[in-house]
Amino acid sequence: MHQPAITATGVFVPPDTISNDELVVAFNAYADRFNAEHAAEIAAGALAEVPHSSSEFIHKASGIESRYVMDRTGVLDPARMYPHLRQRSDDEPGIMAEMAVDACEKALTKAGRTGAEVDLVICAASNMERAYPAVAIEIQQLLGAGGFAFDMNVACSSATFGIQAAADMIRAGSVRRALVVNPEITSGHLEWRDRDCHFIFGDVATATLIERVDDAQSGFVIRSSRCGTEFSNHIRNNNGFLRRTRPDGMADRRDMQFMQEGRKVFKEVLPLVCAHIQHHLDDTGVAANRLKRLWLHQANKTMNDFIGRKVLGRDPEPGEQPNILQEFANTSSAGSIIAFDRFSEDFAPGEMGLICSFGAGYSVGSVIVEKY
Ligand code: CO8
Repeated sequence: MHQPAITATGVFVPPDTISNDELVVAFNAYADRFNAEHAAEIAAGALAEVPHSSSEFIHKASGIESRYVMDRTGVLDPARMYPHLRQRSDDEPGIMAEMAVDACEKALTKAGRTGAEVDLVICAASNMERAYPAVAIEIQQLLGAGGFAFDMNVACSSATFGIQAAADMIRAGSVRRALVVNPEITSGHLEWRDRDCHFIFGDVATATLIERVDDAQSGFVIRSSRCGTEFSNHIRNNNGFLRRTRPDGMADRRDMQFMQEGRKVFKEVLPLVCAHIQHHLDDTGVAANRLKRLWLHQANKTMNDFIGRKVLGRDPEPGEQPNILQEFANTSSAGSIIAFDRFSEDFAPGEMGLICSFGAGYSVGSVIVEKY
């Protein structure tokens, strides 16, 4: 058995940002337009009026202040409300692969490694830009990596589930060095015309390099990881390869984008995550007071405050449970890895922390790491 370790991470940050204020101006212009165009149906009660959004609500309900996106012009155009992303030819690198390679190269550079030394690439994200060939195999080729590569999708928990899969293979000896990469173009599957969720997501890509402890001088030993799932329809996207077979398959259907019952998700996911972390710590014999930091999934500040209090048994001190969602919004699987990337430099050997993601499925993944 080999001991796996996270030896570097990398983050690709998209070129465009959108502040809450900019987003709300565009949304309200869309709402006014919609309400004017459908005034008769609204008056007859056949359609509901689209109410205005507000920056104050967004910040108070979520803690989000801005988000990065691959294209802001399409999102902020009230006549469009989704990004312009150029259709690439099949001979060009795909957009997800391009974002992923940037994040992977940053991680490889930090670790002093080359792509050729990698023998597993897992592309783990909440949506893939195509069904096949796997985006991971394209990334493997662009990096000049060997071995094999595959895609996996566990929505917001994709990164931690990917880390567990890679760590298990390193333990077993079937691979030596793995990249788990999370390119998230959430702007492509967010419904920017829905006031309840238009502010939630942002785009980004993260990469995590996992090696044998003996192969790297420093990093974070993966002491233990745990994944859990429990079926729920409260976060759902019905888009898929059977779409054209549906009676209204090509219509602009709301359920072909991200859908959620936000309040139910909030209430149901919190106890699930707290119990998951508690059991993981208990079974591993790690007391909560051994954890210097929690790098939590970045969906909602209030959720993270609650989890931090429950896990630590007190209010977290500043820096014990850092949030990045004010800058990035919810970046699905990438959120906890951005937090880890930004806030792990100050660890001394022997200090421990916990990476935790949660989201659609429902799914929860936790990884206990120790600096060496
Ligand atoms: N502006 C102004 N008012 C608003 C707005 C708005 N934008 N939106 C809602 N309101 C109003 C509502 O209409 C409501 O009014 P009233 O009280 O009169 O009915 C009031 O504000 C309160 O609304 P909510 O109860 O909905 O507000 P909450 O306090 O619950 O906050 C949140 C909403 C922020 C969505 C919150 O419920 C939340 O964070 N829930 C958990 C979300 C979460 O973690 N989801 C995980 C999904 S991510 C995932 O798993 C990955 C999926 C794959 C990625 C997809 C990428 C696109």
